[in-house]
Amino acid sequence: MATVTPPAVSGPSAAPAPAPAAAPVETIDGFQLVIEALKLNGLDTIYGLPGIPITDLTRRAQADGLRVLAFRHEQNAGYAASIAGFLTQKPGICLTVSAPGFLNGLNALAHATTNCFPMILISGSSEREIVDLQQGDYEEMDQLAVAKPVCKAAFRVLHAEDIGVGIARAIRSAVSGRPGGVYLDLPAKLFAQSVEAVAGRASLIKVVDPAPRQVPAADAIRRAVDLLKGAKKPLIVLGKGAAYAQADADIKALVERTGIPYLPMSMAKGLLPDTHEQCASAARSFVLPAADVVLLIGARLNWLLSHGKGKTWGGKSSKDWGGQKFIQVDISPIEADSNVKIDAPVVGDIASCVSALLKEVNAGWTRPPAEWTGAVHDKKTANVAKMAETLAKDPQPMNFHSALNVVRDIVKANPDAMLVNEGANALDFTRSIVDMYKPRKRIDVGTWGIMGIGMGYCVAAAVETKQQVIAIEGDSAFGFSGMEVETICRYELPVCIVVMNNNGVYKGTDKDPTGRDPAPTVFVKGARYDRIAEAFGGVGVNATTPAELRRAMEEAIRSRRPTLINAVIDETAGTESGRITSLNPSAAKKK
Ligand SMILES: Cc1ncc(C[n+]2csc(CCOP(=O)(O)OP(=O)(O)O)c2C)c(N)n1
Ligand SMILES: [Mg+2]
Repeated sequence: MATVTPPAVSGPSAAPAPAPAAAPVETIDGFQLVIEALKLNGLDTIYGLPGIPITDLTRRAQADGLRVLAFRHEQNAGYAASIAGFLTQKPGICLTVSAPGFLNGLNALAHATTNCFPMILISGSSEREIVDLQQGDYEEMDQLAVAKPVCKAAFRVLHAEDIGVGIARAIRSAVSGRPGGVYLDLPAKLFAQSVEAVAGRASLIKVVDPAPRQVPAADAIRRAVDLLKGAKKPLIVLGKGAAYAQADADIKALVERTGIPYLPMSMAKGLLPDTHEQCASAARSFVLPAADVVLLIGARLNWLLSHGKGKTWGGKSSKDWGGQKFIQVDISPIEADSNVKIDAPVVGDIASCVSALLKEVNAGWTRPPAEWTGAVHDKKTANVAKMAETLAKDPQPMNFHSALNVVRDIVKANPDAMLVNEGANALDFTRSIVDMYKPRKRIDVGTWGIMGIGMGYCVAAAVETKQQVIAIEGDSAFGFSGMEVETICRYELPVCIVVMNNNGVYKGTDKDPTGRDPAPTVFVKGARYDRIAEAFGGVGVNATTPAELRRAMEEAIRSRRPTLINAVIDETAGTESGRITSLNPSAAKKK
């Protein structure tokens, strides 16, 4: 610990008595205050990438007992932090250098905000006086201004004595209400500032109740339950907000006590096992247009639910309302009516809202008409049988279905494993074929359908849950974060990556009509992604059959060693844009 000796005070007399030796005053610097503020609030893991001015912050944080995961690119560190926030309800911390490092992390910050994941991007920044006069400092950028439009809140700390307040504000902003991304700007000069240690430590804040419960109003609950009681064809939609809430037992009880069929959104899969008799996933295109009252729990009516209208919901044309009445449980009071009329908004945190709804669903409750639940059941059984037939085939070369049939078995045998998933076909087929059995095990491209979350999510999933991680990656998707295989190997994380290698984006068959270049959607044919793992001491396996894939995955899980399996998939097997072909302008025009 650095110490400074206070200047001797000179007395008025000509021959003063020798002053008693002043005790040195213990001081604390900005680096240490940041570290202690994080620790005080239970934030013990940093996902980042070192460099000026935060290199020593990473070193000293590690020396002080924090876990510091150093990445090869800040975007991946940022995605890791964002999903750590989703999994733990504590803000995930991403730490970057100034301008370019900050910008690399910004994508993940925007992603966290869009997906309602609590995250704090902490970036070092250059000298304010020079930045503001635009005098050309090293990595000069007004980062605070750049961050603001894509995050929930942004703060800058200029004085060491304000670090406690800065971090407290960042934590509250990230986790309270609707969670999101927060930017915290820490200029280089801050880290070297020293203050008196006792006062410095006293200025730190341990945040009390960072995400206060928001209890719904009794009349809102009554309105919602009355609407649900009158329904002939009710449906529950569970979103990733429901998964985030960690109110698993109450959500399961609400679904089971009401007897209403439910549809889990992608990251809500496993809140109840996908094999649950009330799960309507396999009858999605039947239940959405047919339902008369829909209870949305932590699910927004964005594009992923076709904005609550149009043909998906039984509307006559793409913009027409399908006639459903909606109950929407959401923490944000302005979410209701964002796309269609919400007849019964229930505003509050999901746990409090579900618990309040559950209290109303008591002895007098009648389950939905058997005509409805029977129809859903029949539709689902028929679709499941059709899928089983497809999965039983063993085509040469292997296709998405025969490969994912293996993954489906492996996940069933390892229900605690985390499943990371990105790609187009590799995403859509995995979502529909691979059943999930436990809450918050499936993490994927989220609200934006973003490519690049893969390896960052793998690192955070392994670090935060200590469980085996299985990543099902399109070959294009994998490319966005592939260098982090080194990170996974370096930290010896139990991650098994399966690259569904169909030689390209959607398919590997496109040709440049002029014959000059490869088509924009294709990659090197027969690429051996497995060799990337071998370069870093991990296990690489090339799998051309379901049997080889099964053996490799089983061995990866048994050994818990970093493993990359190159699963060779028929390059003609995919469809353009996977399941969202209709959003493709040329495809939409063709309709
Ligand atoms: C950051 C980002 N860039 C580009 C896209 C557009 N995009 C959607 S899916 C995809 C890749 C699909 O190919 P692949 O991962 O190989 O999956 P496949 O369909 O071949 O299984 C791309 C580039 C995106 N979603 N996100
Ligand atoms: Mg592909």
